[in-house]
Amino acid sequence: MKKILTYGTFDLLHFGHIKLLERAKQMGDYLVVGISTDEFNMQKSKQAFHSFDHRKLILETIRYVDEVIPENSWDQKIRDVKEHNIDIFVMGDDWEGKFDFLKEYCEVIYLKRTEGISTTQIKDEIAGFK
Ligand code: C2G
Repeated sequence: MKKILTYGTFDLLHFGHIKLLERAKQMGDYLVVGISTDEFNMQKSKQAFHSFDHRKLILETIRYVDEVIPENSWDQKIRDVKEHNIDIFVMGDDWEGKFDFLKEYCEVIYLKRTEGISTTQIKDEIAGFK
């Protein structure tokens, strides 16, 4: 069984997230997603609209996602790759090169980011509706 791993906040889920998860799953048989905790989001200077529990609940309903684990820190990836026997680590290419240190443990693939959508854009456009 080929196992895939990716991480993210996945707030205000949109088609860019879904297309990433779909392509990641297509690379193997089992997709593990590390979802950023609210505390870790603060380290990423991100304030998610939905809480960790709600973002996790939503992610677990997606047909491409087989397992969701918490992402608490920048430095858990090597351990996660080992503990989950990961074959391929996948991230959007806005992270190109940032996780190449994982190449020692698994394949690392950066997928093209979906243009024209982002959680920030959604927030800004909704704010503009007032
Ligand atoms: N993504 C995408 N296209 C978009 C928006 C996001 O392909 N239009 C991808 C991102 O590249 C990322 C994933 O969807 O691979 C999740 O995006 P975010 O929730 O914004 O995740 P991020 O805050 O980048 O967290 O340790 C890694 C971090 O936790 C990544």
